[in-house]
Amino acid sequence: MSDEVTVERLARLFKQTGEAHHEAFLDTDGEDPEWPIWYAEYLEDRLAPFLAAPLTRSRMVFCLIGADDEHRAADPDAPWPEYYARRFLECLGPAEEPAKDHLALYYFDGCPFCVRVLRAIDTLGLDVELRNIYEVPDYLKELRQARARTTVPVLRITSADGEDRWMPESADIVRYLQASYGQAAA
Ligand SMILES: N[C@@H](CCC(=O)N[C@@H](CS)C(=O)NCC(=O)O)C(=O)O
Repeated sequence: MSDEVTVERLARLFKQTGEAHHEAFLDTDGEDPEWPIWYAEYLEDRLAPFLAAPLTRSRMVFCLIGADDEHRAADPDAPWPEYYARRFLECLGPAEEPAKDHLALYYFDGCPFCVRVLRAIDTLGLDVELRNIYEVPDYLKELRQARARTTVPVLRITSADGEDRWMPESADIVRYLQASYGQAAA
């Protein structure tokens, strides 16, 4: 989700929250000195899709009060839901990136199937560790141990928890890289 789409969706959520709050406090025409607490309760589950990790109500109250104070002081004429959305995202800090896989390509110079994969890596601008099996004997050993053969190219995909997947076949590797890291995947 791009930043602007997130801001837009969050702004919609704040607008909806404001309307629900007004509805709940019709008697006082929306006046409620404890509004940040009411908002935090209302938002608790609804905010989950925007967050990398659960947020405590007290942290939400803190961010809401900050957003309100700044809106009044800096730009009271700006539409408040969008202002809150931007301020709120700043207050939460950047969403945690999911842990990335480590990619290593077993290859050797002069192998045409390897060139096909190397070109895709270059085009996609990927950070892939290159393991030349004829330059480093350990790489050849690792490959043989894992696959019982030494045909290359082979992409080794190691997840954050250390689990390995060995992917042979240049066409499959290119397809995988494009699908996982190409523009369409962004
Ligand atoms: N179909 C495979 C062919 C791979 C292939 O033939 N690799 C050659 C080098 S270009 C190789 O490793 N040959 C030695 C071997 O199989 O042990 C692919 O597209 O990746």
